[in-house]
Amino acid sequence: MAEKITGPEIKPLDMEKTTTCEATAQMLTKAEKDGVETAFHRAAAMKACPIGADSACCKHCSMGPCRLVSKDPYSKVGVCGATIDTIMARNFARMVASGAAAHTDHGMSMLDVFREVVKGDLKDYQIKDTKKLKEVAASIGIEVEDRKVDEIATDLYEELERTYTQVEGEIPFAQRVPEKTLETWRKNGIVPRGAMREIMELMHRTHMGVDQHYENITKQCSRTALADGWGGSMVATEISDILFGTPTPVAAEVNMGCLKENEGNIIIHGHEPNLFESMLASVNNPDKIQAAKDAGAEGINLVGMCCSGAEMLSRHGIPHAGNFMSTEAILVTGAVDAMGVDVQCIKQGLAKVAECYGTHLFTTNPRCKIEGAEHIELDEHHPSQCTDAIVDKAITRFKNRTRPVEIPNISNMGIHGFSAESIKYMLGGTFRGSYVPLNDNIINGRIRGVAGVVGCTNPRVKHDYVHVEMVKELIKHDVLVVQTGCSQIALAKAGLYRPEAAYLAGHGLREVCETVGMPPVLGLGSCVDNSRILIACSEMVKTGGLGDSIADLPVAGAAPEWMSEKAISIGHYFVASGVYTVFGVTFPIIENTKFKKLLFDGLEDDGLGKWGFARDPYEMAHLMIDHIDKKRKALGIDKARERVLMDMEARMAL
Ligand code: SF4
Ligand code: MSK
Repeated sequence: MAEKITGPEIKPLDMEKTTTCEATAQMLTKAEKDGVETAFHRAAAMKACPIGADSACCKHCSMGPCRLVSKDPYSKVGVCGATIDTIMARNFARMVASGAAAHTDHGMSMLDVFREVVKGDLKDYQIKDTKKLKEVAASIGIEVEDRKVDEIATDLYEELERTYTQVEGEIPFAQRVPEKTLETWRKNGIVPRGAMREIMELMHRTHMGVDQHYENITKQCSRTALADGWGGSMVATEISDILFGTPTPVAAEVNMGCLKENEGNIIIHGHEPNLFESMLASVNNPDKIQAAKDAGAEGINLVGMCCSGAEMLSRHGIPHAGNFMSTEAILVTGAVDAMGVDVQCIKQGLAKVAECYGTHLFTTNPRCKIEGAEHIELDEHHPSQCTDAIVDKAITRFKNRTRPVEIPNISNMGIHGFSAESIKYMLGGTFRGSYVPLNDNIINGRIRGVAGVVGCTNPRVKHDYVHVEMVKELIKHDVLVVQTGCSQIALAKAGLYRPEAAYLAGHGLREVCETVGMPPVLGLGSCVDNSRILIACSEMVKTGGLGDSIADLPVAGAAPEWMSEKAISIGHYFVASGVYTVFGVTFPIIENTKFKKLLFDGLEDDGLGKWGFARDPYEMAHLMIDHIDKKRKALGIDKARERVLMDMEARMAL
């Protein structure tokens, strides 16, 4: 048994209130017996700071920190005179800046790899998807007819570099935005230049004594968030597709049951696909497989977690062991021989849990080192030096396993690997792939609308529960759900990625799913792949019949268990793109303030989307459904839905 690592006894969690994921619950119970603490236990022991949760404090200079705690938020100001609206807007803006920086830096890394591949200096990666290369290049005006792949790729690199470095003008992917949406952005002065400039300006403006008007700060927030969604994130997704292949629907297994007791288990967790792709090559190296067999293992089992996992699940059908809140719990199985991480959403707490169970924890990216973890840097020029070393360490750990192994016997098969492209082909067929069938089904009312349900998991709410209940409520009301990241994994564990799950949908959506053979919930990959949802929205507008801008579409978004600053940036780029976006858990804002009114109403008056908030999954779902119905009415297609449902009823009666 592992030794206690926390000193005092660990107060057992009430599992009924902690998680709906049975595998995670089983491992948390084991962790308590083993004396091992996790983020769930720390969250239960440490109340969230109510002042910070309301965003009512400022520590932007040493005249403070200033806390504006009062019944009347306008009865106090900071030492410098900053009002509650300025303080909340600045705090919110810095969350957007940080989240956008994370995605754009990820995208920049992918572009670095792409540049080296195009120059011929990286041999371990290649351009796999030339069709996608041409489509992306053509979408931003690069000539593709009768040109060589490397010529197109060189031009594409040069154009996309502007996404980050350009100091004036509009980012290249602004050309993919529906015309009317782009017009609205221009009118509001929020078309992004380059991400570096937008993030830099936002950080400057939120410094003490600079921008002290919440409306002006919010404007730069929108511009920066759009530089993430239509810039950094979109480049990350598109370049990853070009290098590693665009996802197509694939059957794959999710949950902790995908660990194998008799094999060396390696988990990859984080966000950038290059580490995982190289690891895939290493575990398939015959020499490594033989080495594992020589050590008494039946093989090497590569499994993903969090968003690295969601991306590889989508692209290659690699099994996925669980989302963000299961990353410590899985180490409690004792079956993980090595965990390799790169960037984002990697809890520092992993190091202690890994130490407890003798798991090798490796950091691989120079941006992320963790005390107590071994660092083996991934150099894309020689990636196997890193990934082979991780495989070797995993094999050694397998051979010397001393801890008892307990793997929850739970796994869930489902169909993953959708993309903006595959939605087109799935509904339209290979020869007439288009968004016409989706738009038609929305117009005739079989599909009420589309909801993007995305984002993290968070120990401040019952793990997975809010995602699952909200999505069930949405599909029950004929809302087609598209997903990414940790939310996708929550629903996959709940069995909603099986086509048979269509029986949980309303009549109309069920009919569409059964005709096509698709699940009522479509997974699009990692959190950076939320850009696929933007492309899908853009396609819906361009296909016609659903208005002229993204703000006209009967769509809504949600992150019911969000926790990261990236989620705030994602939420705000959806809002700035025209989408009503509802968050759960908590919202960093005080009621009855001007800043709250701006985010939750005012932005919509400017032709953008708006924010919403609710904690209850059913309330969240109905806020979204009401919004979808409002948009249907404005489009004049609300009656169609009533008629179709009556026809269905009549047919059922017959
Ligand atoms: Fe206080 Fe103003 Fe300094 Fe913020 S910037 S800590 S509100 S004095
Ligand atoms: S990993 S940002 S917990 S989705 Fe992308 Fe999951 Fe949220 Fe991280």
